Amino acid sequence: MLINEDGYRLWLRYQKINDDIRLLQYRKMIDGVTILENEQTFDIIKYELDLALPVILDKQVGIGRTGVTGRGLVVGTIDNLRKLNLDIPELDSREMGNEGFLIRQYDGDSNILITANSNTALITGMFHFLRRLQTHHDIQNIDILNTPRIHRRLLCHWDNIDGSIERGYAGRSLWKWNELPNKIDPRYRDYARACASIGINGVILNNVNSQPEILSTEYLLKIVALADIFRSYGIRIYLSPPFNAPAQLGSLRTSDPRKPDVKRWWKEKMDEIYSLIPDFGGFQVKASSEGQPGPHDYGGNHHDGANMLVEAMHDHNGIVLWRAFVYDTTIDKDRAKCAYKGFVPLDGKFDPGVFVQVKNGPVDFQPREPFHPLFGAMPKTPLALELQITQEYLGQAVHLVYLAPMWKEVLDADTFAYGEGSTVSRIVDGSLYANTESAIVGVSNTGSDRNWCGHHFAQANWYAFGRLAWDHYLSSEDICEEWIRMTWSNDPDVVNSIRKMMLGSWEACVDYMTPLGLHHITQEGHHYGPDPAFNGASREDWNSVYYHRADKEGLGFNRSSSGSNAISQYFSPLHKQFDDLAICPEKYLLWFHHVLWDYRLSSGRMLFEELKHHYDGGVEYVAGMKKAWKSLQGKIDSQRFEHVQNKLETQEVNAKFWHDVCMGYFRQFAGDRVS
Ligand code: GCW
Repeated sequence: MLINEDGYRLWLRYQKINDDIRLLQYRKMIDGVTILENEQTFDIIKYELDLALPVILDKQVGIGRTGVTGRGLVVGTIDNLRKLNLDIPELDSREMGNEGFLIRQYDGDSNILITANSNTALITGMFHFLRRLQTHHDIQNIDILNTPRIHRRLLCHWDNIDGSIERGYAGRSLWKWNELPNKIDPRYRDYARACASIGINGVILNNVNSQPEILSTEYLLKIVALADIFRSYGIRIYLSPPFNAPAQLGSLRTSDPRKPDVKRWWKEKMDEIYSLIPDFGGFQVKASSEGQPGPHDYGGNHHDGANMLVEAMHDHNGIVLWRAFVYDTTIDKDRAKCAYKGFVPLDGKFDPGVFVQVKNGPVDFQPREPFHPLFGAMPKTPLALELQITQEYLGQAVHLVYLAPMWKEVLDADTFAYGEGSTVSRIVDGSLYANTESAIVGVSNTGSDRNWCGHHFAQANWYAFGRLAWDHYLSSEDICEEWIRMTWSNDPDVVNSIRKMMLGSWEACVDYMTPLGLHHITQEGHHYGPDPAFNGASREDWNSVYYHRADKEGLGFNRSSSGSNAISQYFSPLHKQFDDLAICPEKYLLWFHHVLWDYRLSSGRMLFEELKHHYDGGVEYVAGMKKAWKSLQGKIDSQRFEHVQNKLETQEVNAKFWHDVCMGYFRQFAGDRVS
């Protein structure tokens, strides 16, 4: 009988090793632990190892500061090691930089060393080592030098100060503003542990649709309490301010970024923030977008706003993440083209310290989008990639959808900006332009639900975001397997079944929601179910019919050169490929083309039949996941088993509903071309 679990421990759910050979090896090699560290890091490392090792090894393990004796694990910074004459090569130390770590066997086969240049990197290294144990890796001759590819790896919370979460599906906000700063919820530390374990080093606390109070002294003092906890885990705080804070919170008559008193107000606010939180990371700003205030309200442009803010932080090295999610359709009637047209002319006008933050696709976190054409089009501006972990358009906390394959599709996409190999990931990590700073932001899916994310499997997306932010060359398969082993079990049956379920789950979701490049046909407002007929929004580009354009002739948005010409925003050879119906990848067909109903796809099927094939396939896949899950009964504790089973049942009903609504709706247009 397996003990019931509620999912609170996430992937830090330390378990006894049930593989005898591994257990023997681990026990032999980890006889005790010596932590050579200062107070704060010592406590954190000891806390985690105390939690993990006695359970994993199923024996008492001495963990302390005492000298290096016997066989065991030694954890200490390079500086500490030097004092003990346990020197490691200068080259390794340099290569590790500030955030990397080294795990290496030394002194014959008797000791393992975890080392790093900084205290917080040591914590990352320790979590990595624990991951190796949790996933039953061989640690004999272990030699891992690991560094992150992207500097700022941030989780962004769309949390409002009233405790609600925009697009949050897992309860209320984790930040209890009414209790802070006096009462500290133990969950803050567990959140920080989870983030640190996957290398996240920054947290944007509040919603991009922001309220000015977040910058008030009262709230800053509350934030200090969070910053103190997060700092010890290597996590810095960022905020999303409203652009009109000087008028809203201060008593200025304007928030015009070019006015000296506005500049002064921000400068003073930044000085206040940094006096309280010396390692404050910076601001993320949604401006002149979806009704939010911005420089355009005062006749300015994005760079006027962003540069003014970064200037106010100049003395403190803070950054500004200026969002490109701006779609003023007076710029272009095709919403997908607006951000590019608005931002490309500003390339070169942003000051150092400003990132333009770009969503993965040009519309809005749809189940699948081609990559955003801004990637590669602003070589003089560092671009941060924004991904959505919370499943706004992908079944929220009900559908099991593993998102790493979607993110990999974007990261690996070749923009051809500088010829072949100019991938989105190389633009984001800065290696294509030799940028010195890089950033990636994931819109969080956490909340106050006991299991953090609403769905046990949604935890995998939080996990995968962190792992890919650390190293976007990791494969979704490997990340998936790590997560399963730590979260569910190392039993090969469990690992294989769940792996299979997860790896196809995103493509299946695309199939039963928006196959072949369809997009934005969800119900208005909450974006959960299908509503392809929707045509009643206050803006044309918030209607489903704006996006799918179904008519008697065909289906899809003509963004080719005979239509909105959005394809022109992509580099050669992509724009030709996207422009030409015959060679456009079928996954983006209806994104770029209005395709005739009697058009035959590569399968030989006509459009409607092909759509049906995808919708049917999506539904079948969910039925398959349900079956696969059922086969694991008895191998998963019943509490988590039933929770997931219920969700899968609803997902199946939902997938059928998507199928029926969309097929029924498109059938009216396809007419007699439907068999
Ligand atoms: O995805 C859309 C959401 C909005 C969100 C907006 C944005 C925070 O529907 O809820 O607002 O994008 O990214 O700013």
